Amino acid sequence: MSKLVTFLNGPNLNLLGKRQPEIYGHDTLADVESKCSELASTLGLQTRFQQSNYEGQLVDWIHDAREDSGGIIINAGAYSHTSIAILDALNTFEGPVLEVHVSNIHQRESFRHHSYVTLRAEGTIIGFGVEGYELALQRMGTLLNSD
Ligand code: CA2
Repeated sequence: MSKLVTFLNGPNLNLLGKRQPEIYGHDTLADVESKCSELASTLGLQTRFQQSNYEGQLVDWIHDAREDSGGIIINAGAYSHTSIAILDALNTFEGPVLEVHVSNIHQRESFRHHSYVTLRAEGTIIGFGVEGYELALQRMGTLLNSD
């Protein structure tokens, strides 16, 4: 079982820490990446961080993860609520998939309440801010290290 964890972030998440800090906090995606790589090393895991504003690119990266990754941690951003293509791609991945949302999507507009990714994910972490990525990684460690 590969110990590589692919982190996928969808549209607009490159703006984390740069806009709307009242919703998404002050940490940038680069901050999240460095905290998660540090945590990963204590868990015996490797990480790969990828962010795209394009749906097809995210689908291609899920296909890449099929070749080399033990698990996927994904915040598909707004595509979570719309993308059957991302769900279909995740359904071809054999390892665990964990979903993260920085904000509490259930306290927001009703169109954010449903996520297609949730249909595939082993678990979802919602509304814990960017700390959710580390919580998901901790859980991924449990899942990948129990084999
Ligand atoms: O809460 C989340 O993590 C979301 O996936 C973020 C998406 C939103 O469409 C989802 O409903 C919930 C939006 C990302 C927007 O990201 C920004 C980050 C900082 C500043 C501005 C936008």
